[in-house]
Order: sequence, then C-alpha cells, then structure tokens
Amino acid sequence: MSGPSRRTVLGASPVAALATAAARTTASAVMVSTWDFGAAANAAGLAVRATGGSALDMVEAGGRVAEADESNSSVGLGGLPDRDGRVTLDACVMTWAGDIGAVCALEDVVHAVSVARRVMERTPHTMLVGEGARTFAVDQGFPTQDLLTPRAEAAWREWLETADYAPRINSENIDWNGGAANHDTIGLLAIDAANRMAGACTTSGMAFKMRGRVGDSPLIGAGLYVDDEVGGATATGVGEDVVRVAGSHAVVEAMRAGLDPTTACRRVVERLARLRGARVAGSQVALLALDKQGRAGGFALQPGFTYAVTDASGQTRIERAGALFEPS
Ligand code: SD4
Repeated sequence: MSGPSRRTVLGASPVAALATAAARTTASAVMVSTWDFGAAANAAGLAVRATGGSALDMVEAGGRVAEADESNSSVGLGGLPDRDGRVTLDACVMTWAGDIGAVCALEDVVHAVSVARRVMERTPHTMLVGEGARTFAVDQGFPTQDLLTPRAEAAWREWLETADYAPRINSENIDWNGGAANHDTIGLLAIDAANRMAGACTTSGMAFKMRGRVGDSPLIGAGLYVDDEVGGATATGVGEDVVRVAGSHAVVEAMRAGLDPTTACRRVVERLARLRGARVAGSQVALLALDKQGRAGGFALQPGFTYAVTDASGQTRIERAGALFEPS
C-alpha cells in the first residue's frame, strides 16, 4: 500500500516553496488535471478564471492546451493512431448544471473538447460519434487537419512490424520521454469564482486500438463525472477497466457518502481490483477527484500517476498518487 504523496512545487524558489507549504494547509484547489503536463493546462484555466471565465471555460481552455501539444502522444494533435493509422479523438465535458456533451472517434479536428462543448450547447443530443461528429465539427467551423504527426506515424509503423496488440499496453508504457514525463489522457476539474464546478476529459485513446474502439474518456460517469453539490472525478488509464466500475461516478458517490477525494479514489480502485483480480494486475487505472471544499486527491492501480493541483492564487504543485500495486 502507498505512503504519503510526493509533492513538488513548480517554479518556486526555496523561500516561495516554504511559503507555499505553509499556505497549502489553508489554500483550496480550484483546478486539477491529470499528469504533470496538467500544470500547463491549469495555468490556462486559471488565466481564464481571472478574467471571469466559468468553470467550463477553465476546463475547456486547459484541455485545448494538451490537445495542441504535439509532444503529447495521447491527446489531440500528435496522439498515437489506431491500428489502421487513424488518429481518433474522444472527449467530453460536464457542468455544474448537469449539462453534458461528448464526441467519440472524432477525426481531423484538434480540439475535441471544444467540439464536445458545442455538442452540448448547439444540439439536442449529448454525444456524436465518428463521421457524424466530424461533419458537425466542420459545420460548426472547426478547422480540419491531419492529426497524425511524423513522430506518431513512425511509432505506428514500428508497431506494425509486430502488430502485437496488447490491450493492457497503452501510451504510458511507451518510453518516449521516460518515466513521469510520459504523457497521457488529460482529465480536468475546475471551480470558478462563482463556486461552480465543471470537468472535461480529452484523449486520443489507447494507442493502436481497433478502429472504432471507444474507451472511458468520453463516457459521462466513466471518464468524467461532476456533481456540483459534492465534487467531481476523472479517470485515465485502461478505459475498459474504468468503464467496468463507472469509475468517475463511483468516486463522486463515495465522496457524497463522506469520503475525502483520495480515499474515495482508493475505494474505487480497490473495488476494481476485487472485481477483476489478476486480470488488472498489469493494467493501469488512475482516478483523480476534487471536492467542493477544494480538496484534491488521486489513487491508481499502478505507481506513477501524477496530477497537477492549482490553487486560486495560481500556485501549482504536482502530486504523485498512491497506488494499490506499489512495490513495498
Ligand atoms: C482510454 N483512458 O481511451 C483512455 C486512455 C488513457 O492511459 O487514459 N490511457 O482508455
């Protein structure tokens, strides 16, 4: 079982770090995002918050940062393709009011999170998939481009040499950047100045997936869930396993029952492990939660899950979540 989280204060001098440590006990988180690259997303979200943007604006702005980042191999532009060499994006948003929008298997449009928002705002539906999602995005004026970067194409061609599809292998296991610097799906939760919460999740999904495969990320309740009375949760990792336990919704319900965010995430990870036993031994599922008191927490099956936590002053720290299969 895990020990306490390891914390890193970003961009702080030793003096500032001390001040932050003192402030940390009182400061409330207003935005959290999965992985270390969530720091840049949170910075974009906080900039929007400072100019009066809503929690929805915050998570959309953050998601767009990750989507535009070519070096991120599992979100938006530069995402690893499916086994046919097509980059297909999944995303969703959810607001304090229970408004939701999602796209699945969207091609040729970088900002899937914005298309998901547009589905929510401009259609009578909550989810569009595949060609229909693409057509809607084009009709809405979203620009199109080939999302397969040379680097992602090279990785796909290398994979084609064996075409050995292991559902348990995802981009976390591809050692492009090494260790914690590896990038993955981004899930974001934010609280705006009016104390409203929203969330977003955006991904290119599992690398080299079957064409048409959809994971947890665009599914409300699995990859994302927000309840403005309680808090929100989001997920990353093997979507098939997140879906089995409706991971994000389960975390929010655990918080509603009184658990703090870290414990709530842990309970859901433990439930998955009880349900699946050895079948999740090599799988990663990571859950991240933010409650309406501004407490943030995460927990994962495997070690290595990090997340970015930002307070209302814009101070960001990177947390390393505990894990069920932490080596002792
Ligand atoms: C999916 N959960 O499509 C996403 C991808 C991911 O680590 O987070 N991979 O299943």
